Amino acid sequence: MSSHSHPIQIPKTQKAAIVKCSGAAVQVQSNVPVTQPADLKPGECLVKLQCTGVCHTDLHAAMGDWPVPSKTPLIGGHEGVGDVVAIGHNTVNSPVKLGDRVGIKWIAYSCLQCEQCRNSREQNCEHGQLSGYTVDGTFQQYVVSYVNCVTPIPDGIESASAASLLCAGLTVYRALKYSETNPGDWVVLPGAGGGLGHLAIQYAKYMGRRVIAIDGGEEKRKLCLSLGADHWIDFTTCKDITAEIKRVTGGKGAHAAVVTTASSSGYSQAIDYLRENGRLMAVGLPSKATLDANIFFTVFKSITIHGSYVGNRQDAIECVNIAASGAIKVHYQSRPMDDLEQVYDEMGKGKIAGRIVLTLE
Ligand code: 8ID
Ligand code: ZN
Repeated sequence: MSSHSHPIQIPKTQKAAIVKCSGAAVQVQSNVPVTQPADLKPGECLVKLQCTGVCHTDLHAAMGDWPVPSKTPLIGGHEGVGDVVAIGHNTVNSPVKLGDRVGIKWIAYSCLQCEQCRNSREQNCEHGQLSGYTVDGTFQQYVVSYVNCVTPIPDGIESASAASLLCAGLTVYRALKYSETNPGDWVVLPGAGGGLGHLAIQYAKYMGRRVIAIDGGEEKRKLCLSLGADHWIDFTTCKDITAEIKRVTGGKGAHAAVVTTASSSGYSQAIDYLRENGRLMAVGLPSKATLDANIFFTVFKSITIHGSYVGNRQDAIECVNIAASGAIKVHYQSRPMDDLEQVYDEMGKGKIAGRIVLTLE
């Protein structure tokens, strides 16, 4: 379809939150150019965003925490929901059309042809682009994305609820899917009160797992238990987390852990509290940390350590459809884009229960 046939007026400038260089404060500017429909390449689309979640990854990116550098200046954000308002000329076989509501996830683009893509591991594409990291993301009103990689958002879910599914929901859904656990098995969730964790509780319960939620403070305790966690452990007060998990699981330990803490401390006892053949699903991405696993017990207990990185298009569709069925309640607070700097401050201090979603309209 040609963007010329479409009546929507695309403004020349927009509001966006920009980080000039790693470690610099984020600045909201109102005169940022919008890519015009005529300038879209084949396969690209322009999405007018309604809202975007704020992931801890965006804070890592702004701080320059990770060994893989981001582009600068950077418009972060990778949990966006909005409408397709233009599609690049000469785009063929687009799975989305003008007016469709779509989501922008961390994997902005994957080639779908390389070895990893052919094996459906689009997250590890040789030619991949990352929203809000290697290409500008969703902390702006109009984002350029790729028709083959945006996620269709079904009716029956509000945009502000759908937003956080595109990274947080997708990531924990896939981690649980590959955790090789069965219904009734015990899953430990360090970081359970955060953006990823609070959705992990719900996807795990949806899959029939029993959940031990670990995080800190009264607000997160209440949230985790209200979302269905079977047991709560406060890491700020519990003296022996391993002993507590052993006690709750009848002395045997948990079948899996999905660690979504942004600090390495959430990983430290996992090898001890997992039972034989347990799986450590490594999700949280603390800066410059190593995983200190006791080799003897990793081998002796046949433990698997599995790095789990977002998910592919199919994982995204499954995760969104489960939520649209009513099974998942995203716990979020809406804020204006201008609050982003303050949101980062609260996030760095571990003060946010659930997610913050920025309103972009
Ligand atoms: O694909 C991936 N693997 C992926 C995708 C998306 C995000 C990885 N991440 C990474 C982020 O980059 C970040 O490092 O997952 C981590 C968590 O992201 P988030 O859920 O967006 O962060 P949050 O909302 O701040 O939640 C983190 C929670 O961990 C708790 C905090 O209190 C907070 O609620 N926490 C911490 I920090 N240390 C803890 C500990 N020792 C802990 N909870 C239990 N035990
Ligand atoms: Zn994210």
